[in-house]
Amino acid sequence: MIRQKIEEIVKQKYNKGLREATNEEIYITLLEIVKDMAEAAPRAEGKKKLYYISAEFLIGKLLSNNLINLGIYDEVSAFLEENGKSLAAIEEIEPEPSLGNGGLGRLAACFLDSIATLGLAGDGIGLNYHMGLFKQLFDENRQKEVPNPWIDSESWLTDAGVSFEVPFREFTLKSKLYDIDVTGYEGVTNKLHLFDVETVDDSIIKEGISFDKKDIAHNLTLFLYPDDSDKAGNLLRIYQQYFMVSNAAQYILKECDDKGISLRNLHEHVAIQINDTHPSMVIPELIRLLVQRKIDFNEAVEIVQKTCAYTNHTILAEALEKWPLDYLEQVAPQIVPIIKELDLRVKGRYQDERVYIIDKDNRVHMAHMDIHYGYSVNGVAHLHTEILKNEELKPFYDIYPQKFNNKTNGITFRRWLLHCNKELTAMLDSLIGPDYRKDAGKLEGLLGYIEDENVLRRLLEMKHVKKQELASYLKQTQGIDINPDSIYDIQSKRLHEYKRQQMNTLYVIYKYLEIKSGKKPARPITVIFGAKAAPAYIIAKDIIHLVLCLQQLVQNDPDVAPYLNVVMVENYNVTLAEKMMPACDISEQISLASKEASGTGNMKFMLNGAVTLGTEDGANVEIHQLVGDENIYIFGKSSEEVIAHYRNSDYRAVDYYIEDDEIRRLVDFIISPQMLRIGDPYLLLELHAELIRKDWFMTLLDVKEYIQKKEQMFADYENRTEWAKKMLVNIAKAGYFSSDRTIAEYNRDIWKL
Ligand code: CRA
Repeated sequence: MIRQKIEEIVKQKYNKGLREATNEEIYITLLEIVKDMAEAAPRAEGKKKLYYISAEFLIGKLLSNNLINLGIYDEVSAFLEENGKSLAAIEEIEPEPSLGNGGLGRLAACFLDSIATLGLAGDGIGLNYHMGLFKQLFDENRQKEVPNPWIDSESWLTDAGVSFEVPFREFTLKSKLYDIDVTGYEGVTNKLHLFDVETVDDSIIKEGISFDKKDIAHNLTLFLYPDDSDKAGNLLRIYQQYFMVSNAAQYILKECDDKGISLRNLHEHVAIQINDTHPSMVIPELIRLLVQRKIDFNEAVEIVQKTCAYTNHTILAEALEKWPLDYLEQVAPQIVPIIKELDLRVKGRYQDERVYIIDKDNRVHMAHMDIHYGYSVNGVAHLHTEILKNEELKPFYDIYPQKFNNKTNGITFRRWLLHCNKELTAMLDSLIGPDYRKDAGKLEGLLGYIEDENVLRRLLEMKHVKKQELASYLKQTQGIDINPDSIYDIQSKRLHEYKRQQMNTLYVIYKYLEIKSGKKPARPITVIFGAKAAPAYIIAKDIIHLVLCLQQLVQNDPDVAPYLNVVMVENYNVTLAEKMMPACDISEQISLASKEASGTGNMKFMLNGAVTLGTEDGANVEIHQLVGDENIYIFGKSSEEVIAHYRNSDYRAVDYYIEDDEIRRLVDFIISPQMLRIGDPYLLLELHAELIRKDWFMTLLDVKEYIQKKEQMFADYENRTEWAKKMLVNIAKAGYFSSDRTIAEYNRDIWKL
């Protein structure tokens, strides 16, 4: 049936047979078919509906995911092959919607998949950025940013025919809603609602990704998270956020009206999840709209409080939004009196200024508003939630212990196993049957094969195939050479000092010097990085510069190149992640303990049979508990020790530098003559000084133990059977990290749909 359909549409649209059609034409054909099928799939039923509001939905390419979820992937792929076409090549045509920065946005996308898979009524609400996260180019060993458009004339968006007026201080903007169907795995179809303004104009983009930040009518949804290092950038962000939540609130109320729901009972029919603080203004906005509809202010507050729940994703101060009251006044003055009133009520009840919404500098703490005026606060991994309760948000936990709960993050296995690793999927199907696809806990069945040499051998073969695939993909797309017979050691995630890519580079320097002195590793090692740095984050860009300089140094040194390779892939995104996760041997999860709220890359690598090298941070702690000491490599100071260092302000990087010859040797290599010849001396000196004088994220605290553990890992890798057992345990225990489990818990404890 599907075969016929493909042929029909190609014929009708292009007057061609399938064999004659181009990949582009076939892509558009499949897009149309998938959209029709998604539209025809069943809708979720139930009295209550979830609205997941998020500034980011890092959905990635959708074609394969949809084909899998609709159950037609294999048939389409086979049919195309019979006609001399390759689905993989057609996938390459699709532009990636990079509507997110990293973990938070990708999590939102995984959640939508799981909500629909579990048959729950839940839609996403966000913004239709015309340009996703910038495209990263490397030029003279530096990151350059260029715009990353993703909306072609044929895309996943459909015009929903819905529009609202959003009042700002200076003008009113009319919104236009686009929807993307979200079809679960053998599940229902929900929607991702992306609001836009019709006046947005790409032509205001100047060189790189710069544009007039004050031209709101033309730029509001032009870019995902514009640079917010200056006032205009901050104001634009507030414009975006208010536009998003006002549309969200109006949309939710409209759906309630359509269903004849009395707004007094809103919480019985609606749950709103506030994904980090970016959508927090939905609280005053919803109160405003309820009051406009003649609901008494007190009651409106109560209704909203029973409807909204908040997820915290970070304890990093710079990511906890605190908007100056006068900025809010400039953008959306109508919600300011509401925020002030909410704050007055808090101040009337509590003496502790740490829980105020508006602080003495007149800044509005968005998270504080969420906690007081929502019914649930959750962290995203066990350790993170404990830190929220006992440190960061302790004064709030003391007031509202019942609101706090943990929801350890998860990933959708449809994308991060079924789609990205067909070889492992087939192997699992044949060994334990297909039930794990919907019930991830069943992966534990694999443990029964831990002594089966045949299975262990197949696992190693699977890994080798994926390593070869990554090698040829990188060769084809980026001209990069990597050796599939080397160990792939991968760190891929946003570039941030707390994630400590710089510590990994110190290992590279260590290994380089070892090899130079004649100590060759048992097997070649390839250290792979994938990371974008925020355009205004100078030190992060310096670290990219360092990695790229090391890459050049190592690759051009004939003494070293046969044994060590360093590679930073250009433009790391979801599409590349799908190729890198399955190819990885060693998964680098080396954040400073307490700083990585959860991490989700760690879960993707594990599920695909990589072994983790990590600190006791975020979800690593839970991975450790699940797989046991034998199957993970843990190092570094604990979160308690780290938190104590911060509390006592007693970490001094310079002491480590002065007192430890080995550390000094590695750090000084950054400004060695050979490095200064390759790189920009100014940038390398800047980074060198930063590491010694500041090192906010304590690289030098853990670097020696890190090097030791990594060496141990490379040694253990040589016992291939024992290593394969570690892989097997990691895969078998990854079931806990299915986002289906996470979503079932959100629903059980928070949404109650
Ligand atoms: N950067 C955390 O740092 C976490 C994701 C998703 C982050 C990650 O450890 O896995 O959220 N936090 O929960 C964040 O974006 C604003 O805070 C992230 O993606």
